[in-house]
Amino acid sequence: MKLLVHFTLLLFLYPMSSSKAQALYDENNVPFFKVPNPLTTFEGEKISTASVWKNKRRPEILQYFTNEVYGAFPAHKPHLSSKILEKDHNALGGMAKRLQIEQTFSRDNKSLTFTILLYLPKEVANAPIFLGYNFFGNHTVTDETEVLVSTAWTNNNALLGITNHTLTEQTRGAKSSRWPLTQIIEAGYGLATIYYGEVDPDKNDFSDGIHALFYQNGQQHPKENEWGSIAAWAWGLHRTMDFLERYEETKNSKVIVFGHSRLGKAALWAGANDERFAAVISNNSGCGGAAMSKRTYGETIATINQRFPHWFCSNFQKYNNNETALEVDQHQLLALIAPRPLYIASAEEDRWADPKGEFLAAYYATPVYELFKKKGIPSLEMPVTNTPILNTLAYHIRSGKHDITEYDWEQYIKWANRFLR
Ligand code: GTR
Repeated sequence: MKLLVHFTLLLFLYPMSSSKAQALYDENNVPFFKVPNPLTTFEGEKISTASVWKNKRRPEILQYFTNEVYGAFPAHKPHLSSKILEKDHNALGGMAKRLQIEQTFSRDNKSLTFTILLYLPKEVANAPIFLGYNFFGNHTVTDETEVLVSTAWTNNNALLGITNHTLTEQTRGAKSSRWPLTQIIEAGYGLATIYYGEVDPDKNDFSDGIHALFYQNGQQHPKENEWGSIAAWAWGLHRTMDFLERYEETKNSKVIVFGHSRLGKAALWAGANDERFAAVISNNSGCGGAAMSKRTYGETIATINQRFPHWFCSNFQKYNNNETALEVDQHQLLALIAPRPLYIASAEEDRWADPKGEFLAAYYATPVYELFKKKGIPSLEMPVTNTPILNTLAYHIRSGKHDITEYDWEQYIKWANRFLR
């Protein structure tokens, strides 16, 4: 009897609809929903020019995502000091320059430090730069022994042998397959990366990370409409852009902000807010990223808020199993990036991230790109696997799993060559 009561209680606390095993994977069961029109204001006014979009519709959509989804950034910038920790003009066998730049933010008696690892091709001036976070430290993206191992907290990882929430030498180069540095440099691009855990440790704890620098006296948690971790990671990307646009060797470079999965969500939010980013790439970003929430396919708002209560602002909880109440959907997040080049990528086996939902968001964002005479996704029909649509608003679905692969990078470089050179 006691057991039964406990079991019923558990069911109540973890409703079936929000558990991973019970996710909706049958297209026939996707609910009918109305796609919020990016070109009609919340008050019902139809938008037909780029200037009304920019001055009226874009700000109200941005405001909505800020208050209801990701949470507001703090109004002030803390004091920053930058220090070049290391520089090598003959990195990667002589083809690149490598820099490691420490950024320290301080406010009152608190401070936070993150380190940018930057590679630039030696022979190309003002090379466009791909900027994106890594999951397990800068030293995991390359075998180069000079790349520093972060001392920040990390999630343990059985596959990588990470224990005690500590990064070590052992994982040097462990994620290099996701970072084809030689290919990127040979194509004439730079690469900047940061360990995301240095900006905000990925755990439901708001006493650490960048949030803590902004609390008012006695505050311990962001308010309902204040930033969660995704917005904190986006903030770190903005601050990295501050550095890149000041630094002599990068100040004239175009910066393409990119990210995979949760870091793809952060890249989209960073790109939506900060128009200094010349282009944005979302790799398998899924729920709360490029995928349409109202489809409730794969990961849903309830599931994501339950597993990662710190990612979004508290207001987003209102939409758990209540997607119809949302006045926006993720295609409008994508539309905020228009007319800048935007690439949405899915993987066929990544059903949790809802590839079709990611495709549809790109499709439904297209009218906004068209307002600016830019091309997006021409039809509701999903392209065949491994057949990219390389327009200003680009999309591909590749075969395989949730990951960043050589194939993805080949397409990103081809697309960047077309739209950013
Ligand atoms: C999953 C999460 C996804 C995605 C992914 C990742 O567990 O449900 O939203 O962000 O993690 O970041 O790898």
